[in-house]
Amino acid sequence: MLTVYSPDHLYQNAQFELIDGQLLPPVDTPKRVEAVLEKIEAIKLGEVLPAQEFGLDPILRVHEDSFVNFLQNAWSDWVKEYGEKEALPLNWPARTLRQDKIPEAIDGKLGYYSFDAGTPITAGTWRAAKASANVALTAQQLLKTGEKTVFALCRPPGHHAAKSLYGGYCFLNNAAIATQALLDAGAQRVGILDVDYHHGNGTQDIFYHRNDVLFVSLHADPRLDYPFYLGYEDETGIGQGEGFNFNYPLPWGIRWPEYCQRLKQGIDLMINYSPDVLVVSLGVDTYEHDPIAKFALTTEDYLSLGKMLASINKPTLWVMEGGYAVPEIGNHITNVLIGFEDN
Ligand code: OKP
Ligand code: ZN
Repeated sequence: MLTVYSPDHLYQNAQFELIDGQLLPPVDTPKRVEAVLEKIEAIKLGEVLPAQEFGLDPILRVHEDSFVNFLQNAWSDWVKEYGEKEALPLNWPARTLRQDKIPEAIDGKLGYYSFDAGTPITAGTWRAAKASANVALTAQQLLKTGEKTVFALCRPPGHHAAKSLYGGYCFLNNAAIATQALLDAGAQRVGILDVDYHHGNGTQDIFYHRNDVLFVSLHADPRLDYPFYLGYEDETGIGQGEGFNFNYPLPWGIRWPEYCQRLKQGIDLMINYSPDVLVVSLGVDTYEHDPIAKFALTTEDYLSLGKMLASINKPTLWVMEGGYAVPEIGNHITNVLIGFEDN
């Protein structure tokens, strides 16, 4: 299987992250992707190709101009005010406050365009986010030229980013940008299966009103875990999009036998939909020892997961999302991809 990689992810390298009441070294560390790359090379999974440059157009097909503009300027605006420290929001337009005014001040903008304070913007954030989108777009293009399956080794991740909202370590929605590019190139239907531990609120929101994308997500119950305010079972799409969104909220501690049953239901929906292309938002933070998540899949289970997704039997684009157990992340990602290819 081909992999697409860009070293520019190294530019998202914050000193600290606000998490669980503390400023700690970031959970989304550059080591995650370097560890996956090393494993891919060690087992000779296949060629590793560099990302091509696609410019802003495919990004603007998914994200609002003003949001992209904000991301490009956020760091320099912040530095003028506060110096070279991680840019973090401190205020949000929550209930009863106005959401129709975009403040001029950088503090106000950060709150307007974000939904958490755990996603630091640094000097290199825009460069890294753009490269990550280019990784997904390059992989998407390889599929169009006949590859059966390609792995986009994206970082920062993307599935929490909505049209004009960042959070959850995500700035641009790589899976959504690649999906839109596939549709723009003539695909009629794209299926997105999100197996990251966290709900893909951004991806859901981007396609919620649309009937050309089926979104299926398995994730921790939002009553218990991040992102908390989306990902319930009763979110089924709106307008023309009604019936094109499926959420499977799952309990903490879930193990493979029960997870597998729910995954099978999601896979059956996907088989029934019969997409031209399957996009998988691949997070391996469902691992039993993940430092920020509470499911209980084992290293072996990822082979089975990959094998199960092969039963959908469609051209498949893998887009890397979460997974924070750095020593094991390479095993888990490659187990999924090997399980898929050796089915
Ligand atoms: C990004 B992705 C832990 C709080 C962590 C942020 C999670 C972002 C996950 N108590 N909150 O979906 O892997
Ligand atoms: Zn996650």
